[in-house]
Amino acid sequence: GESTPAGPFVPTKEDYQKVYDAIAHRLANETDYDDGSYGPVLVRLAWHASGTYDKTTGTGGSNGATMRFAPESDHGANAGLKHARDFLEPIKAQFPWITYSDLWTLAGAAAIQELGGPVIPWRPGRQDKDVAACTPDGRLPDASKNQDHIRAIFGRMGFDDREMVALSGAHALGRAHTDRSGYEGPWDFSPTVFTNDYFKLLVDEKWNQRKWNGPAQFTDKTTSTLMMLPTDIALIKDKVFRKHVDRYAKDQDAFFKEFSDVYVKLLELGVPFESKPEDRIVFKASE
Ligand code: DDH
Repeated sequence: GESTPAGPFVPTKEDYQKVYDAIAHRLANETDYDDGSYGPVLVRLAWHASGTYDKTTGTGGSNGATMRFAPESDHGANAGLKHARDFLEPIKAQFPWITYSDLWTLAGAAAIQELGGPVIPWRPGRQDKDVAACTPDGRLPDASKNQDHIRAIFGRMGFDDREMVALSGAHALGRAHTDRSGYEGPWDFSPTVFTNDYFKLLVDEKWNQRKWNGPAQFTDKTTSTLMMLPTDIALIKDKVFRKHVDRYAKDQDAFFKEFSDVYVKLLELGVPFESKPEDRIVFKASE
């Protein structure tokens, strides 16, 4: 008999939760990487996809996933993020209806939650763009610089001082790699668990310039195994930034709450949503 042709597939919240679950499952299984998790590099992929946003021109941001293409994939700041993009290819193959730009941001939110961080409410609506939409090099922060640079880069995205400090707390996760950025080491002792340790260590440790052949970075006096970038140290040198560092070091609930709000904002910069903020999906984390 006659059958009604199927309309375009319209994913529901449950469909996006399935994508979340597949990412969480893959994170739990693929532990033979770095410190045992792809989570940190997924968080960084979502950030570098989003942090190209320029509020004046409305260009850049997560809408487009233009890091799939050179020249953006070859920008120095994006070195190593191929690991994150490749990790997500089987997920894209399993859920071909999701755009790369939605997938990369959803994966960042999922990684924060799966690594013990706050809930990151997320909503779909990004479209992939072609190579012509690649952003120019130099929109992401340069770790060798100071507080003026941090304010210039994050101010261009539309963030204030408090939000800049909260976002920096993502350095609780992961590490620097000599073959990617030239820097080396983790910021804390649990680089696969989302905590406020980054702020605690900034405040409690004494940070000395590391004596080595690499770029200028700092190391902790107690163990000489941890690392801070010059831009991390700028957060305790600058009086206004320091106020928030101290606050987050003392109060992890405040950090989790304010980090969640600002990471949600980051992932949505420049995205022309048809949905409303209250339509965001709160994903259920795995057990
Ligand atoms: Fe970062 N970051 N980041 N970062 N970042 C590096 C690693 C990671 C800067 C430089 C570096 C944010 C802000 C800044 C993460 C998340 C976020 C590395 C080392 C450098 C260098 C890369 C490598 O060698 O593999 C600078 C400069 C800033 C700045 O604010 C001025 C923000 C806002 C976030 C975020 O997610 C909100 C994460 C996670 C990593 C660890 C990646 C990994 O592979 O591990």
